[in-house]
Amino acid sequence: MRYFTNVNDIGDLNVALQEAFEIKRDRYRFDTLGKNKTLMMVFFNSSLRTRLSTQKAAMNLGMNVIVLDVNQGAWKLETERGVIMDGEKPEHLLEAIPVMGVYCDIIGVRSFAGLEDREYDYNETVINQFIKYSGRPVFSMEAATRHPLQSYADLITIEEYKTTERPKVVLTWAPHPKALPQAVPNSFAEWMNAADYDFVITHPEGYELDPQFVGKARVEYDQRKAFEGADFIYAKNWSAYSGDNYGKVLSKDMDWTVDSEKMALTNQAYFMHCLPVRRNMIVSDDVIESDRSIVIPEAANREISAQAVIKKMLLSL
Ligand code: AN0
Ligand code: CP
Repeated sequence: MRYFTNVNDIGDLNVALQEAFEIKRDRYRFDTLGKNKTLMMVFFNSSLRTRLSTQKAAMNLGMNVIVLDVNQGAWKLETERGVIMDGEKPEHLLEAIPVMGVYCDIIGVRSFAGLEDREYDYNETVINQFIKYSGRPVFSMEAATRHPLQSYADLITIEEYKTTERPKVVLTWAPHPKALPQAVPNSFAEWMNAADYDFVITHPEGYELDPQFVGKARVEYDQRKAFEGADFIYAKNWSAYSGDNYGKVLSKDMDWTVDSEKMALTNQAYFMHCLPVRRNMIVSDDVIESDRSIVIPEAANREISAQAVIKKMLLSL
């Protein structure tokens, strides 16, 4: 595997799941595969889970790891070509990327959507530059439009907890004080559609996602109706995608918070969230603390999805 930015890069999902479960059975089985190989993780944005789980995954494979936080200690990077660089940014990504490439064998990149220019974001301008100029295999640690390591971990988690072949999975928007990217919901939708679950998306009007990600999912504007009979509730906030509202917060309606009254409408659904989560905005304390909350096992599976991807990249070096 040379690149991992979306669901298609992983190939057959059943095979990907078997590989994940194999890693889970013995995560140290290939602990010399990465000997003298270096992973570089480049962060343009904050992270807790991604940095820890991905570093752990690389260490399980015997790799060395370098972490670069671009906004802490590195030169500020210009990302757009053609800019006269007389401002705050002393270095251009077009030099920085090939330089990073010479010090490592595989690169992971976190670069969120800026939420100002939809075309720039949805063209995946930053991670595509890494793919083009680094000369190395590149994987996404959440790029502008997708968070595939998260979605892969989410799929593993659902497969572990489901009790029917084709569970009802509901992605629900929930309120948040700040504008967040659509990457997590886009990516989750892409993987759920590929897995062919009974998949429903619920959100207030105006929060429609890009149709290429919604695909064959059912969209339901009545959150309570969407929750009926659900086996999994996957909560997430996102900002608007549509037209002039791109990147805007249109609603902070606390009636969309996931609470125990709404969870009671479900088929004893498990509660999922990628984390970090704002309690009592996205989800009430009692729901996230309940025995149906699987946010911690979900986070644990981040190590597994990262290891599956890095292993595939090591094997193709
Ligand atoms: C980010 C987001 O919504 O994309 C990262 C989630 C994994 N969340 C925040 O910035 C709070
Ligand atoms: N879920 C997730 O990607 O978390 P971090 O932003 O902490 O890495």
